[in-house]
Amino acid sequence: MNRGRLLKKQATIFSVELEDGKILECVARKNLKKDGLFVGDFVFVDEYNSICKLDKRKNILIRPPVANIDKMFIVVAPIPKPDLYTVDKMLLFCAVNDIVPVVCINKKDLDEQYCKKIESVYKKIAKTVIISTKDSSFEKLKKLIDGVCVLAGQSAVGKSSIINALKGSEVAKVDTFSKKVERGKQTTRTVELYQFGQNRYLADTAGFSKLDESLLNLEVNEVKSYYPEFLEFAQNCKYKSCLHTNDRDCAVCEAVKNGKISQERYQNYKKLIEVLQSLKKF
Ligand SMILES: Nc1nc2c(ncn2[C@@H]2O[C@H](COP(=O)(O)OP(=O)(O)OP(=O)(O)O)[C@@H](O)[C@H]2O)c(=O)[nH]1
Ligand SMILES: [Mg+2]
Ligand SMILES: [Zn+2]
Repeated sequence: MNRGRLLKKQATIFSVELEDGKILECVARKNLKKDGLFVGDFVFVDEYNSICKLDKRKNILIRPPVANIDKMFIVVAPIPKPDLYTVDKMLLFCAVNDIVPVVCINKKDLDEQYCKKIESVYKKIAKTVIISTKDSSFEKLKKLIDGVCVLAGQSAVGKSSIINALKGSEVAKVDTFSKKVERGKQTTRTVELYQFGQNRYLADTAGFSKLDESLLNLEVNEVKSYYPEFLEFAQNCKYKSCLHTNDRDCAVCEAVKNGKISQERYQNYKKLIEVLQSLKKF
């Protein structure tokens, strides 16, 4: 039996990279649910090129379906208008699941000032990089590919374009923004790990506009600890268990008022707390 990494899944055919670098086209044994195998998974392949066993996973993302993720490039752009609530949830998802987040701000050719504004919010929280697929600045991203990496983010931010730019050819399908709106769905629908050297993979994924709060597996009172910018102020809150959602005697609320914490991050934090509280009621 050979162990390998699942790189691609197309109908019933799976591409598996063995530990010696050889790539096999495999099918899955009947006892393994086809839908239960994700790209990024480590699997065991028998002498008939059948996948017979799934190895233990470090983490899993359901939408898009990728397993054992090491790094997530959270892609945003001036157009389409960024949904920073989802960006924050993605950052939380990374923190909880042992994934290194990188906020990748694309399309700097459209509005560099705006890209810098987004960067100023996120550079305190994660590594950030400003790029464009229209000039050579996308090369900055290549150096950051390490282990299994995924490009995540809203539809039309340029994830497939980034893959194509990095690969230097049209490996992933790209549609114009207006075409996407017309079709009312994403261009990218399959998941594949593209290789960028030994143990360096990047997955293009279909854009997803929301990340279910329930997937975060977080208790209401745990969330605040994932906001590093709250820390220095939280120490001065009157109550130790302060959720920082109520003005009275809250040093974090005070810091928001004084512009020391991003308004938008804070409002989205409050929104998340509310959603998690309402989930608990059911
Ligand atoms: N101006 C500009 N346009 C870009 C840039 N990168 C991508 N685009 C354009 O943005 C549009 C959407 O790009 P895609 O790569 O298909 O976006 P996507 O994130 O893969 O979208 P989904 O597959 O639907 O999730 C295309 O028209 C691209 O040409 C960039 O750096 N600058
Ligand atoms: Mg795409
Ligand atoms: Zn507080």
